Amino acid sequence: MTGSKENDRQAEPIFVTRPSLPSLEAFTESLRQIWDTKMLTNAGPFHQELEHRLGEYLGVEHVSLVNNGTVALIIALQFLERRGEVITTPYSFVATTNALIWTGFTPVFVDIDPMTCNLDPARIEAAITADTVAILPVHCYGNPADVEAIQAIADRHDLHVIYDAAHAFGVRDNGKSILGCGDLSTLSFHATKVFNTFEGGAIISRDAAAKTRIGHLRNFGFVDEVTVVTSGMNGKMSEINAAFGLLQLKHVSEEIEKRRIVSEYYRQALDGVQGVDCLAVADSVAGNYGYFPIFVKADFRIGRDELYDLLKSNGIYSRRYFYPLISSFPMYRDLPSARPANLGHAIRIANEVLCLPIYADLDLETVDKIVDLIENG
Ligand code: T4K
Repeated sequence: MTGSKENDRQAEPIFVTRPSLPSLEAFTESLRQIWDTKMLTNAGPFHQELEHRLGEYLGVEHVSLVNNGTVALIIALQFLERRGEVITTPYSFVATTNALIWTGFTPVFVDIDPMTCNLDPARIEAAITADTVAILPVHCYGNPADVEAIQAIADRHDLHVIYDAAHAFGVRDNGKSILGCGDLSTLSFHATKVFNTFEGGAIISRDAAAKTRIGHLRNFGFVDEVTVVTSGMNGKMSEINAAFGLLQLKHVSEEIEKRRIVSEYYRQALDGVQGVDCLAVADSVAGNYGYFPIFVKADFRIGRDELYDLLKSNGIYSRRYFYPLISSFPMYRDLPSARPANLGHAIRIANEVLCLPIYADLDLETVDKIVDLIENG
């Protein structure tokens, strides 16, 4: 039965996420500096410092800031010399596949591993053809894809690997950043992400030459005042976004720690609730707790969408990331790889998933209420 618990109704709606903000005074001081220098964009001092500091924080050498995570993907794909097919997951935000269309590639969907929600490496080789150029996996919910297996396949077939790491800010596996995997990784710094610059993103590359080329691609193709080497776009991050990012970076570790506490609390509270599974994450992974997906199984007392409605009617705005599957959208559903028989796990998981609210300032009492609604209605 769905319906609201009047007494428990939240005064304020509880959204799936809320950004943490730096102090307004600190941001005002950054704005004052921007006003003083009159450098508003085009790789100004805040931009340069943020690239440097992010490299230190993330444990990677080459960071190129861009104006959002979708542009990061588009530039990373433009970076590839050849065009053709790219193997990817249908279980992601639609930007992942849209970026392929923008850059002239044909997406080829491969099913996910239902345990990780990531592209299943065991199914990739069957999808490789003479036209395959690259693999575009996603570290879904910041849970690392099977990077070793994917790299082994890429090496065997001479393919590029570009990771959509939009969810994977700061994620480490066995103490090492996962952003160094593949040819390039792309990040999103959207307001809904663990680290945000209002809008923003970055591309992580392996060497200085790649970073230089990405610099051309995000700046119209300019090398200097009179030399244009490629049909680049305007993918630049402004000084305001970069200045905000520098302030955010100061407290991002604390933000992640607070999220970890919420995540652990959910896990314990949901343990033993019949028909609700949490995402299994390997012990070797230090995550960022950007999302808290649960999977509503057939033996749960109500259906997934009923649970979504029940929470909503009580002021709790969970999200069905990622339902519907990308492969079901009109632009993609006629692709041979989009046929449901090819994507059984992704279809099931998309029908089960519900991302519960998680953010640094979410109090544990609210988590108790959410779990109570899930368990008892
Ligand atoms: N690849 C992957 C795997 C991605 O997940 C994404 C983006 C991308 C690539 C592309 O990166 P970007 O180009 O976006 O940088 C959100 C985000 O817009 C999107 O960035 C994100 N993934 C996707 C998973 O989620 P919506 O439509 O769910 O956002 P929205 O506006 O409904 O926000 C959710 C809740 O967050 C709101 O109910 C309230 C709260 N919120 C939101 C905003 C924007 C705030 O409290 N403050 C805010 O400013 O897409």
